[in-house]
Amino acid sequence: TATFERFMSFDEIQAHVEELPNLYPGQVTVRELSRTREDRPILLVTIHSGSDKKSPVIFVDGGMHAREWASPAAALFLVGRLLESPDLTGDVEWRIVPVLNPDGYVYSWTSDRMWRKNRGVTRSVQCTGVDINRNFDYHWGESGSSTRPCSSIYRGMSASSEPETNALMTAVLEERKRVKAYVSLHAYGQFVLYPWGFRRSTPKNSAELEEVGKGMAEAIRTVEGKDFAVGSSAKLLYPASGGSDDWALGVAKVPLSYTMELRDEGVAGFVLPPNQILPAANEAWAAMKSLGEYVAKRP
Ligand code: 0X9
Ligand code: ZN
Repeated sequence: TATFERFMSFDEIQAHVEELPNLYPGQVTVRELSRTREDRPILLVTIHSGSDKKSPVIFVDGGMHAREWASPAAALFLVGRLLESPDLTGDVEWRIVPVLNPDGYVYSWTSDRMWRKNRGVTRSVQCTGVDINRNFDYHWGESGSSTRPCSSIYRGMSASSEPETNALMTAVLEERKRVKAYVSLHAYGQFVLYPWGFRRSTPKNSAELEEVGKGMAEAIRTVEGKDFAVGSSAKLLYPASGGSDDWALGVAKVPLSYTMELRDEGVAGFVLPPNQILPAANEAWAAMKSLGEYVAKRP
């Protein structure tokens, strides 16, 4: 069983996820997308909709950045809520990767709490790890990413060089036509961000992205009154290329593509106190419900 009173280790998360099909037979499927450099599984949780194979898909990932511990917790909480209230999810199929970067997550528990990247080898002997959110193959290697393996925003030797990047790409592309929304859960800063990240212009469907994003922020406000700013990530945050959200919209053509920066605003930052895990997760859940309702009705 999952707990949100403290952060769960990767082993606990894996054990919990692998139990789900026994606990909710027929409702959920768990599949290994790939294995990491340190041979850990990247697990995909599919929560089936009430109806047929044609239902729209919402794809969510957590734990892309190792130190952002609120993110896998929120992803796991989302899985739990969806399974406990299937009527709320209606005709949407949810595909969720709770921990996209297990090696990094474990490293942030055992060796360096502030680790961000994966644990992939680089051309440098001293420095390990690629920033998965600089490794995606859409305007890869442009703004806000580094060529230096020792940088925390190292983009990798080439686009999609990393197993985590490929796992996500494969999982989205295999349901490409059905995936209507993609959300990458990160921390911190309290933002609902949409493309583009690589440059300060916005995509053709930015009006819809803005409107749906504002709906998500409004839903978050009903939880504990927290304000999440909504906007394009290059303008609101900083330009950074090779992000999964840009790839999802630009390459996979997923119309509604977001990065959410969960709690807080920077007081605790990455080291969120355990008593804020549940509020942070509830905010993510509120935003996902709002998105789900929109996607279910979208023509
Ligand atoms: O810089 C990032 O990768 C994200 N922020 S974080 O503090 N969690 O590292 C923001 C990514 C926004 N999207 C793109 N730049 N494409
Ligand atoms: Zn992040």
